[in-house]
Amino acid sequence: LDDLGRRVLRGERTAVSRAISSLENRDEQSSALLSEIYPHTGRAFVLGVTGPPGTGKSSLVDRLVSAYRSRGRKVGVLAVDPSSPVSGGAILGDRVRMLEHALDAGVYIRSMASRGDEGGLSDAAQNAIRVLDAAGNDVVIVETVGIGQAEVQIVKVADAVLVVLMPELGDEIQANKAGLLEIGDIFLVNKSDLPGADKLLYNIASVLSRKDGWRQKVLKASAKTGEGLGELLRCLDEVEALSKTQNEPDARKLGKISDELLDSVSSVVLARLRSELESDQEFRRLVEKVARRELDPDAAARKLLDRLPQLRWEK
Ligand SMILES: Nc1nc2c(ncn2[C@@H]2O[C@H](COP(=O)(O)OP(=O)(O)OP(=O)(O)O)[C@@H](O)[C@H]2O)c(=O)[nH]1
Ligand SMILES: [Mg+2]
Repeated sequence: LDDLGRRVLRGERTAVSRAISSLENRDEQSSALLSEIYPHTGRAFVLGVTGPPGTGKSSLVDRLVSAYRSRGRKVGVLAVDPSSPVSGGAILGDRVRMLEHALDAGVYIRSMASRGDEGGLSDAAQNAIRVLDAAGNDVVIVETVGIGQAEVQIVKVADAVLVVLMPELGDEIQANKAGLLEIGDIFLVNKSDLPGADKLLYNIASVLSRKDGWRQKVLKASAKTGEGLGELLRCLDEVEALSKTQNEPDARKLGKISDELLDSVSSVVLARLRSELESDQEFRRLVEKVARRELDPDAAARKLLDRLPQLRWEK
């Protein structure tokens, strides 16, 4: 059991696969496993890649993997498959090139089915990111299709969010509708080899603002021709560097962990308890403990439930 955790920490591929499955299925060893690996997470740069169906997310991820690998960085890729009718369920844009990456020991690729269950989806993905992080990947890329709240929520766990758009999708309203404008750190107009890229770039740029002290950026590129990818990488390096300068957990990070714990708890207790918890001192203390990696989120959630005398924790 704790052997699996140790093997994950050594970066063994088969252990990584088994650990992700264990946490996905919430089997009997999953809680102990999460407790073991959690203190070793928080080192990877977690990049969320989202956007409407077919904009070229997978093609870009493929390019990014190559770029990071050429710098000798270990990369984990998590593709959350919403069974998109657009690609007919194909998870990775260019299967041939991804296959090439799959043979590279420095790349780990995993796809994960969306269960149509919001909590389940983000939970499983979040834990898979943690496994990939603990296994020593320098960069973890999570691809989701930004069509609804469930998909968009996943990128909340990311250090940075890259929103991929393309010409011919209409204007910035497209991004706005799905709530993509608020979550993006970088907006990429992909398929710049097609007409209309500059117009979309301009439209997006005109509605962007400041987010957590970072000026949202908009760029254009082509995953097909490679145009603009250098600039995209420079921009990604910048957000990564920014995220790494924050040693002490900032308000955003604490907020994320706070959300996660609340979600775990509220699946068990009544929704009205939410407001009570938010003003609870002990709750704040636990959030900080998790942030300091003294405790994993599951264990913290159980501690919270123990404080509710009328309820009994049942796994
Ligand atoms: N012309 C052009 N086509 C591109 C470019 N990038 C991707 N494509 C094509 O767009 C289609 C969709 O690419 P994917 O990478 O699968 O897009 P995706 O966003 O991952 O798609 P889903 O995961 O299904 O939402 C494929 O046919 C790609 O070959 C580009 O820069 N220019
Ligand atoms: Mg894709």
